[in-house]
Amino acid sequence: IIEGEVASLGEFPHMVALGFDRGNGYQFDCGGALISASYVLTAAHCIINLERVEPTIIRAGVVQLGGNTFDDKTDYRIAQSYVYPNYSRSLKYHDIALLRLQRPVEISSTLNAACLYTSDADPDAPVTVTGWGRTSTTQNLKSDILLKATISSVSRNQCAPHYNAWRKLPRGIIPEQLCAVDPDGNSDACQGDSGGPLQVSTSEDSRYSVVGVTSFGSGCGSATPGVYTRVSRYLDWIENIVWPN
Ligand code: 4AZ
Repeated sequence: IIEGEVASLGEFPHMVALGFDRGNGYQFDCGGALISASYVLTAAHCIINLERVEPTIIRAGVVQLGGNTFDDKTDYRIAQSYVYPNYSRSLKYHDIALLRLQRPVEISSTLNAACLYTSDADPDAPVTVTGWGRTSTTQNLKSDILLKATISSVSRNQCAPHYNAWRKLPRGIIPEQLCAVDPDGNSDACQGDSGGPLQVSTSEDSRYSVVGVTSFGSGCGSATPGVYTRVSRYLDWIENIVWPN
């Protein structure tokens, strides 16, 4: 997160880090969101990547990542990953996936599932993006503490010109995507934040609803909106896996 603020423990109890084992301890290169005690919502590109290394654990219920070895108190093994069937790595479409945990998390004040945002409309209230990703565009530094940034959704009409005919996105922004930017052009998600949630606070209780999954962007911390996978368009697919009955 570029130009973010430090999140407090329990503020985003659904926020998890995905741990990748490349041979010398876990690296936490993607985020995710608990949507039930046993399932994490994340990005497909966190599962299917060039290195062909899938995440094997999630770290949950913490703001500080800390060590890179397995910790029984915070870490949960991934039993199965579900990549959305129509995910296109080249077009960056349908960048959404689910992870099933080997055992359910123990729900507490610092560890809890988020709600899913069910409306296809862009949220008009401010949206918050969270993650342990890059904090600078000039230095390759990630954050060990969870950061949050408040940004605003941007309509497809306003967002599309930034990406139409963009060399990496020949078909532009589709309704299954959502764009968001800091109107002041500073705060943003960046590399390492993807897979994590874009969320809105719900009025009824203190819980957040996940409206987007951080997917990609043209750079970070500029006036170019970031692109998120619009969760409301995938509710049937999610429900069939997480709550089949
Ligand atoms: C990335 O590389 C990435 N500014 C994620 C989000 C954004 C840019 C890059 C949005 O994962």
